[in-house]
Amino acid sequence: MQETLLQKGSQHYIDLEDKHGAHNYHPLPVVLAKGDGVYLWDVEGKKYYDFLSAYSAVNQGHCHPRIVGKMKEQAETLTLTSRAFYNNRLGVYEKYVTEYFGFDKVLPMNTGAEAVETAIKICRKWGYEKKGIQPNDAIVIVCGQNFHGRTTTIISFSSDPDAKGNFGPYTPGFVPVEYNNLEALMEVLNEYGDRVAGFLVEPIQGEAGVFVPDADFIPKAAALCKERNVLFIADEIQTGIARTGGLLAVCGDCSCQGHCERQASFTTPDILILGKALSGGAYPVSAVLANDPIMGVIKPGQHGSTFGGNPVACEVAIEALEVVRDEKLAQNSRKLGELFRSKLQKLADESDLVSLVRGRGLLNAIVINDTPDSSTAWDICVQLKENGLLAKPTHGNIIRFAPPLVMTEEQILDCIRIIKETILNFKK
Ligand code: IF1
Repeated sequence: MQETLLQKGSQHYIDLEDKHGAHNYHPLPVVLAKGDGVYLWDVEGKKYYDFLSAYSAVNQGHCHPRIVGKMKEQAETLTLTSRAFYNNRLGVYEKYVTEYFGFDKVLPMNTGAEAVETAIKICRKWGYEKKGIQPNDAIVIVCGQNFHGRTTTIISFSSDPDAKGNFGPYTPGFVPVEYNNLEALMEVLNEYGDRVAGFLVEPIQGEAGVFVPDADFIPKAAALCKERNVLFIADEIQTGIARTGGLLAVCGDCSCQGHCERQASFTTPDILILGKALSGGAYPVSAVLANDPIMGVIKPGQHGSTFGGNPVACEVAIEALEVVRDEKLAQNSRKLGELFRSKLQKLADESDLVSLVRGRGLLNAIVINDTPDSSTAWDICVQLKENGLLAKPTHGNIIRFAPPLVMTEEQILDCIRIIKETILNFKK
């Protein structure tokens, strides 16, 4: 029976998910039906500012006409060939995306976790075949409080009991170090010596609560890796594609739209992992980029995916990256991020409820002055929803704020007003 959206209220859809879907999420009680740019509408027609951007997948704004247009055009032409045959879109995309980010090769995948798994496989294989690590002896160093996805191998090196608990036995070969701690990294590199194949790191830890490391952590960690012949693997799935005020978070303090002529602030990873906004949130597209000496370890039949690099993904990703460049989203993210943090800092100074504001570009968070197991951050997000802004707590008492990067100054000032009024009028 074909039901129109308007005939059924929110509770109807919530009940359907509760009855028929796995309970692997605890969503905010809102049922969305339409998105356009920075706005979302629920089934009752209420309008919201989106301040999560599907965890930074919708950097270009909901249903961007150029991206949706390309997706429709390719979907009516050729959606999938598999890699058993060539097609006329993949090579064009591979040339475009490798030149855009400055690497020799790309291995196209679909989800972020798949791309992280792919990067781990490439790193290990490089370790055995190029660095001479003994078979099955490779170590990949990871950071505490990391989030890299939810496959069995990836959660094997998670420090989050919810993400890891009761999913064993776990994949060996990963050693954690404290994030933003160069000493600790040096110690593990010394302890494991030539067994270390790679260091996998988020340039800013998103899920952990938007932890921005010291300015020299990423560049110096990369230099340490270079010195020890260890691959520096940057997971930019959430921080990349202009989210943090540069094309990539490893761009440091530069908001250029591409490779920086000021090489000083640009740390070039050995392996770059992208996802989420690589498609503008229109389609699952992820990618692993590396230069020939590293990507060359992968030979035919050694890795792949049915949908990896499919024609629709290629067309969507090219257009999504064109939009980032044409609409100068890195510059906008940097400019509005600075405005957002300065206004929120003033709020933190006058409210006992907000203890800290942190972030870079338009990936920001506030720390609520209550225990992580309190419901305060959640209750504030429910109130924000009532006031027309959608955000969600991460790790109990931290609220992440990540609007689409197409937001205007007028819109973000309106959002700041909503956040300020909600916080200042909040009653526990
Ligand atoms: C969920 C978190 C964010 C990621 C980084 C890899 C992946 C992600 C840095 C995997 C995915 C998503 C997953 C989603 C919620 C969201 C999330 F809360 F889980 F941690 F953004 F912070 N690397 N992050 O952030 O990419 O396989 O999902 O495409 O699983 O709840 P994916």
